[in-house]
Amino acid sequence: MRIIMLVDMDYFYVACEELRRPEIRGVPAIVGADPKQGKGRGVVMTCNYKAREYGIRSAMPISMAYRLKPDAVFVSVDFDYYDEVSRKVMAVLRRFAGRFEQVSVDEAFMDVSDKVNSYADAEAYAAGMKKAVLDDVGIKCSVGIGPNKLIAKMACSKAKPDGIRLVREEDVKAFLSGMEIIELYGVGGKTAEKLAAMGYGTVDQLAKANAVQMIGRFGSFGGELIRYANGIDDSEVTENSEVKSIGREFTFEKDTDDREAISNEIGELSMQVYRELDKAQEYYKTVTLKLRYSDFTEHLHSRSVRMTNDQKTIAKTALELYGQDSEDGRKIRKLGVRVSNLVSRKGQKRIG
Ligand code: DCP
Ligand code: MG
Ligand code: MG
Repeated sequence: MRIIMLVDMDYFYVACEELRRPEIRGVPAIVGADPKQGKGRGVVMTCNYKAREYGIRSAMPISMAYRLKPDAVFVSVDFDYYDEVSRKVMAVLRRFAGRFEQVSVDEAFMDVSDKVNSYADAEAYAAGMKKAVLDDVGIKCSVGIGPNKLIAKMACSKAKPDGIRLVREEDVKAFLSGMEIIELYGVGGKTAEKLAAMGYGTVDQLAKANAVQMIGRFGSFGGELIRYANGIDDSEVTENSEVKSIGREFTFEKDTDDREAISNEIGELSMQVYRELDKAQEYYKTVTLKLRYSDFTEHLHSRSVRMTNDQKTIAKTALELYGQDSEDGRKIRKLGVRVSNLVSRKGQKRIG
């Protein structure tokens, strides 16, 4: 039996700001663009739950947030600081994981099958982990627990804020039943519209969808969606140890959704990473692609390959990961390609 957790920090960027500015605790606070008395451009990156009471949400125009709550505290973004807090959080979480996979700045999957004996155990284990993050870093998080990554992720959304939601294998069907299609992991606004036009408005309907029709419409993603609607996800929690890694990033001058331009840049970054790797005389086991969208959301995708120093595998894997991203039509601002789980070629020779 697998027991998988997804841990996600609550209102992360604002939670970070609260650490160094305790005076904003408990008052509506927003991290994002400068509102400029309601004339500002740009968006809300996130806001605390106090601000959410006024209808403010991530990715909303900052001008709208200002209209909803002009006397909220508006804080400008400081990515370096959030990365620093994120590293502390991840270090704490890692202590609790068997296998550990960070998927964005504020969330990670953990396979805890070897750490706990039962789902009941897992719940207590998650409570201990939440306490450790709060004691050591000072921020709150929510935990979803389930038999696979899909269910863990969806359970976490139901646990928010500051909660734990456990979905046992035998409760998966009941958990998904009655959900709107937009609540299903992997389904964004545009996909939901297309599915609605095909007559699939709920997860229950999608679970019984015609596979041939779905694959005809969406390719292999269509088949995946049906499996998701049935609570099926066999994907493993993949270690993306950042301890030793080589990466390169690129920011587009203008945000773009041009797949060819993006693919070319992924190829270029992969080549740069390869050169560095070759210089360092390292083998790699994991390739990670980072996509930062124009709304500043970030997706991290990792895949493990057979240990290699091969040049083509970096680009090939990164491009496949790009193909699997459910970006839902948003434009991309920044790309990153990274290889990790490095093993020294020199060391290899010594051993072999
Ligand atoms: N983020 C962003 N733009 C978005 C969504 C998120 O810049 N459209 C950033 C700010 C968030 C961080 O990523 O703090 C993590 O995103 P989450 O989706 O986990 O959202 P929060 O942690 O802010 O809130 P929640 O408590 O819902 O997880
Ligand atoms: Mg979060
Ligand atoms: Mg998150």
